[in-house]
Amino acid sequence: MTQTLTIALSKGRILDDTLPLLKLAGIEPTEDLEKSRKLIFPTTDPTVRLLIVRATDVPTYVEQGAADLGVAGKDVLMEYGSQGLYEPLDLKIAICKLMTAGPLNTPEPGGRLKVATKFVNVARRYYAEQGRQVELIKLYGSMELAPLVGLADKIIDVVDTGNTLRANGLEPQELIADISSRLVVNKASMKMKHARIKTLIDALAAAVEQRSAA
Ligand code: PRT
Ligand code: MG
Repeated sequence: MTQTLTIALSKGRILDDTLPLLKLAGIEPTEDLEKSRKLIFPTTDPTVRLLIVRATDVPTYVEQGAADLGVAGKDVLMEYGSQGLYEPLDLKIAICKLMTAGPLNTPEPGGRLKVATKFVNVARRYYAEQGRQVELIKLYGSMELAPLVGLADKIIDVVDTGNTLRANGLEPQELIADISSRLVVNKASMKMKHARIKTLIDALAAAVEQRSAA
């Protein structure tokens, strides 16, 4: 019996950087994903399909088995808590840093620090390790705004060039983690479809090598 594989991806930089790796592994979508509003895509391999989901939803689809595999940023995995998933391969794409950031040349306030972020679980662990009491404010986007309007003293966000921070009078401060995107695998799929998934992991690992050598 042929085993099918479902791979969950998010549009944007993860899709852009994952498609070349999948192509090297012999898997190509049969239509242009960026131009379509569909959410399920067949590929040149009739046993492999792609699902388009929100970046933060990839771990959920994979842990629940709605997808066998997925690609997610380490930031997303750290926030989700990845003990329900296998994380067999660093794809070395969508590289950035998870950092604290605050207003330029501004000393920290004396009292309890207010930190705005969408990464509240990561933030809680980070400050707990330092024994610091902070007030966490959960946001879903545009974190850079929070310190400008007095909602928070600092933010925690992913930073690439730092241009977004600078444009808003903020500076990157403490490094929490270096981030890249990871291949994640459903635990039951890894058992039930082991040979199939192992072959794909090996092909993707070779593609990552080939790309970093180029
Ligand atoms: O956008 P959406 O709300 O749907 O979801 P998402 O933001 O989680 O997804 P997406 O596609 O934006 O990011 C997917 C993954 O790419 C993230 O989980 C990270 O692992 C990784 N990545 C790499 C980044 C960046 N670089 C990055 N620069 N994710 C977000 N950004 C943001 C950053 O927060 C800033 O606001 O892009 C903006 C520009 O960054 P600078 O520093 O270059 O100005
Ligand atoms: Mg985004």
